[in-house]
Amino acid sequence: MSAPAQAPIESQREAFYGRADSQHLAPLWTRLKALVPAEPAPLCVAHRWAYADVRPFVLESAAHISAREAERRVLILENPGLKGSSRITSSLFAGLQLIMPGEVAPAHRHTQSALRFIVEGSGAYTAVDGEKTLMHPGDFVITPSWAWHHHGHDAEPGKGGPMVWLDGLDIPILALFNSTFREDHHTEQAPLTRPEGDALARFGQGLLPMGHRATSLNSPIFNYPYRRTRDALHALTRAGEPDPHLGHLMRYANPLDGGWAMPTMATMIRLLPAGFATQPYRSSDAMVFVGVEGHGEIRVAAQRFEIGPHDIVVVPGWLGYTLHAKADLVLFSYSDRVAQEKLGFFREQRLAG
Ligand code: GTQ
Repeated sequence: MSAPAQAPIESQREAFYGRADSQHLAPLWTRLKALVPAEPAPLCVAHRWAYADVRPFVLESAAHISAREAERRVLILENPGLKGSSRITSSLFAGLQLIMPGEVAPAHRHTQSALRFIVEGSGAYTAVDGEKTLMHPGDFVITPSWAWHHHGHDAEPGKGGPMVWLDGLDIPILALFNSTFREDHHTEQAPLTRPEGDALARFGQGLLPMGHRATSLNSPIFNYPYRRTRDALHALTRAGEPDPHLGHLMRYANPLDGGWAMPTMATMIRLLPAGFATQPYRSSDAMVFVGVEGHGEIRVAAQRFEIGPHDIVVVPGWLGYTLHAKADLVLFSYSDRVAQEKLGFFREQRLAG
């Protein structure tokens, strides 16, 4: 007597998976290589938003909705590899926000942190935690987690021009943890409790108020003005050669402890002298670059992205890239590097040319 024919192993497995699924159980071994890959396998792709192409859309948004009605009139920069997810990288949000003369974007607060990198215009301000700061192109501005903030433009309607800035937020990081809270202020503008310029006077001069204790994970400087940043970058060019892989690269620092300016997002700015090209470099943080001055190119694998003032280029993590300056090139960038470093898995590699 022969034993009854066994079903093939594959169909026995499939039947097992089906029965396990009824208990909300799934086999790891069919997914292990995808869940724990040898190297990053990002869905996020390299992409460029040419400012000349997106600017008309940003400005047109004012014809469709007011800042008050929108709460924040922002066009999201959505990575083509992450459609529908409101992400520029898997962990970060980016958008272009528009304020017109006379408008106010009403006060609210949320657990997500925001950075602003000012793109164009004049006359608009942001008020953060009781202090107002006028924004100028190239300024880097911080809105810490849970700080009340509103934005406005004091020029009379019809006078002055539109003001546009790039918003970078850690929205997907907070979403991962479901630790998302928001609150609207009961008045359109949150009260101002300190004079304009107070934070920079107290913390931005290489001096610190005696006895000051940090009460925030963020830098107490919440507007790093571009005129100072620019001076620092140009001083570096006179003092020595650029780093071969990074250029003249500086990070925005918290003056209280020398750490990053924000607790989740790393912010940096660099200058590459005309004609300079970096050696290839990669790091585990996807980078969002914003052109500030000059012109050049970002090369990622076989792709080449021209970058000039206000253009935005995203580079996925762990893809080698090089930076090429045609004219003295200033690039702002931000990433989730701070979070990766704190959690112990940030990696970087200088590659041979
Ligand atoms: O300015 O508070 O781009 O809450 C997205 C969410 C900006 C802001 C954004 C926000 C803001």
